[in-house]
Amino acid sequence: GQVFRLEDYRPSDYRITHTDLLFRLDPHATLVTAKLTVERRDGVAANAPLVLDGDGLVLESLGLNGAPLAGEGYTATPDRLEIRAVPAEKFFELEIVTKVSPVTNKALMGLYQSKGNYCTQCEAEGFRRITYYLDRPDNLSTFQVRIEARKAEAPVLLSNGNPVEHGDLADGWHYAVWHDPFPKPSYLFALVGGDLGSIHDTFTTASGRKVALGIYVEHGKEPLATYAMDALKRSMRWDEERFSREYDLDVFNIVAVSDFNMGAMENKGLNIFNDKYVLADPETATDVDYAGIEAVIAHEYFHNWTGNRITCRDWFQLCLKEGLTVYRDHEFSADQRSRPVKRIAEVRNLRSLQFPEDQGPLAHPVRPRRYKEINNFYTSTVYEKGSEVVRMIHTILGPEKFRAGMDLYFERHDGQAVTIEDFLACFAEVSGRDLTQFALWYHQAGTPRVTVTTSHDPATGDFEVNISQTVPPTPSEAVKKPMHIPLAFGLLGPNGDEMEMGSVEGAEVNDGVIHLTAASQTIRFRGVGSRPVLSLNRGFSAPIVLNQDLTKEDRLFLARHDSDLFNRWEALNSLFVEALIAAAAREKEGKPHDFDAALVEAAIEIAGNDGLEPAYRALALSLPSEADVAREIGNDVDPDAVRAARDALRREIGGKGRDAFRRIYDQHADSGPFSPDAASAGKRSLRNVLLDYLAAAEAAPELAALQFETANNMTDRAAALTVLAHQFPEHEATRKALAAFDARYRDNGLVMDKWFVVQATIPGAATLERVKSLTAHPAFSLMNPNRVRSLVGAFSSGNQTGFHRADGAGYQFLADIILSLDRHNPQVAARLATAFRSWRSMEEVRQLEARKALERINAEASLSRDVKDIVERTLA
Ligand code: HT7
Ligand code: ZN
Repeated sequence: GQVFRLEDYRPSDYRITHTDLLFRLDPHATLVTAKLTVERRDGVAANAPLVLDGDGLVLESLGLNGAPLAGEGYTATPDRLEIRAVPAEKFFELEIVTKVSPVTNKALMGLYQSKGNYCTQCEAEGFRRITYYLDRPDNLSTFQVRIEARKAEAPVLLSNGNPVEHGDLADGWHYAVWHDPFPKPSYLFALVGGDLGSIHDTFTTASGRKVALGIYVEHGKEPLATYAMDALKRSMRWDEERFSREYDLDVFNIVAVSDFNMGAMENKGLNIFNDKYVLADPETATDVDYAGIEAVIAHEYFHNWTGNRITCRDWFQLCLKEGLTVYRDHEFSADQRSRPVKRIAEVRNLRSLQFPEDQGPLAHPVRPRRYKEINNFYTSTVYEKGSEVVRMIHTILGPEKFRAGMDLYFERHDGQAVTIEDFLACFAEVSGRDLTQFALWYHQAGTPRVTVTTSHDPATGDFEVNISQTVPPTPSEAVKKPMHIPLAFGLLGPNGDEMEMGSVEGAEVNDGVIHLTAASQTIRFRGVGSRPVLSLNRGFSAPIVLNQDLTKEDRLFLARHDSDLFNRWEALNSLFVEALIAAAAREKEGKPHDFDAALVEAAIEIAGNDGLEPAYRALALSLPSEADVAREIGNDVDPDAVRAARDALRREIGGKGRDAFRRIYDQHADSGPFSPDAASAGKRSLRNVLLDYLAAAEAAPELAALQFETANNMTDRAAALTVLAHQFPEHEATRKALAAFDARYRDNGLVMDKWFVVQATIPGAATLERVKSLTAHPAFSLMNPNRVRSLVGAFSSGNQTGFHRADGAGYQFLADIILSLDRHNPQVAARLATAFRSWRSMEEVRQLEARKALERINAEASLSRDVKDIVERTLA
């Protein structure tokens, strides 16, 4: 297949400066008339052909400057339109009529139907499934869009920009015209036509302009959109306050659809959302759902400046908009909720998704240099590591210089399609710092490993810290250079207080940050009276794997005393990981467990520590997942041993903490009406973590069953169901609860997703048969990406013992699903295939089985480019 390379980037010979579109909506035969104002760039030969992108298009007619174009003047295939008869003038107008079939479009890219409503998805290369175009992000065009539809079928007609006019037509048809004055790339185009309910509100910008806000949902679901509307208004205010970014159009609309490949899409003035990230009420949504809605609404809204007003020159620059916008949505959520809790959740997520990607066959730089299929690069590395890189710029420059760099970026590049170099140049300029070495974070793949040893000389008061770094080899990058790693730190004295330090040598150290820039550095702190405990990489200031010579006692000390709440959590978490690795090894050898009493005691102590917010305590008590432990073990992993070790530690802590946990569980019971705010959610999360321990300690489902039956909200109901299903899968109480849930929510796909996830993630070999039979459940459909992710995705990426069954049956099941899904939705099929990415870290028998399944997929003759790309890289 074709490989796209960063170094091959060339500006196009022509630009489309204005795009006039007419849609006549029909399920099977929508006619699209595109009138394109085309400009030849200066210096381009008058006879240079104009080549436009297409993807499976049917051309109906073609005109140039108002006259039909003769056949010899062009060549049209479904995937390409080449116009050779280009006029001599600098500007000309091209008219293209294409015919598309929304109802049969199951790839959910381009124009398609979801529950009978027309909608579009154009990022990254979906616009070329609608009409022939310069479908590349550096072509910025204004758009005028006229939509015509049968009024009964689609009373609501929306597109980007501001509404211009609407009215009735003959034969029960009607129309609406939209104009978007902000030049944009085609990937930000959107259209919606359907029979939808809506809620409306207004937002007055800082400069006093009134913006009409609308959220469109399935009829009857309007009340479920009020939280999303509130989150939208909070996002708009936050971006004004934090970054002085105002909204720029008269309207901002959001449409929720049920069939959607990803989370949401930031189309200019018309965001289209997976309904999972819009709809919520206490009866159907968990606290995690509410937080997800808030984050995704903010993320898409923030793209208006970081992505839309300033966009990417080419798709290699994807992190320019995604990494930066994730950073912005993380900061927003941290401000709206609890900063340390948010940071811990981010790091857990980074470690469980991005670290394995960076350490496996699919590793790639935050800014990749080559791709075969761009859809496969909407990755955790581009998004989450991309965000961490922006966070490090903030750490290195400090808040004022960071803000000045952002201001310069917005001012200098508004209305442009730019690169990571352009972005970094703004920060270098305002700070006077050379960011050349720092830029390696964008260019070098792999998670840096940092090793730290310390020594203290009481006679001289010198505290020496030796820090070395290596970046492991990744596909097609064997040799790496040392990175600029900003390590936030503090020295803790014997009483737990922050120690004063005298002079420092051996590295740039300022504002509580050590700047590691060489492969190895020795830093000497002078005037340190007694041996300190070094709290390093505070707040997870750099996305690295840190190996530090801390004793168990040091870690327990940090877990109790560190003023940095992230590192307090980190210290306890690292002790859990260590204990689980040791326990898994003993398990394999058939030895009994011998968990450290001090560790168990520390966990119990945290549960009852009223000085810490409940959400934080809940995170501290959440044991590392089986996948976390497997990743730390690294190779020759036996998932059954890991699971047994984790179960044993849970039993041990639950058993020892039983009375205290029960008391705290009762104390934190919800009183009064449900509220999704962070404090209330935190209490629920603490209770639900404790419920898991209590059930393990009691080896009985009664408390969970009682909570399931009496819960007045989905958070508590789903948590209880999870405890029942995961700890007592065969128990009558579980069977009853699962059946009750099914009976109550069978018609609500989004809620049934939770039911699928709970069952798909039941540990153990038997779950595969359960998952297989659930594919026949009436609520399941291979056509709906949310259902596929909830059942098959959760099983393959969230069930270590089920998916990695030693007999390979889990792998073969996933291969069957991928092959079947690939026929209609390659994008989602390719994403499922990434579950194989850590196959080489398994023990030998499982490796052989995984290879067999991957090779079977790869042998399929009609495999999509999407799946082929993932499978080939995974096998390489
Ligand atoms: N920019 C969007 C990414 C995206 C996408 C969304 C829906 C369907 C297919 C898609 N391909 C790429 C979402 C975002 O990051 O905000
Ligand atoms: Zn995004």
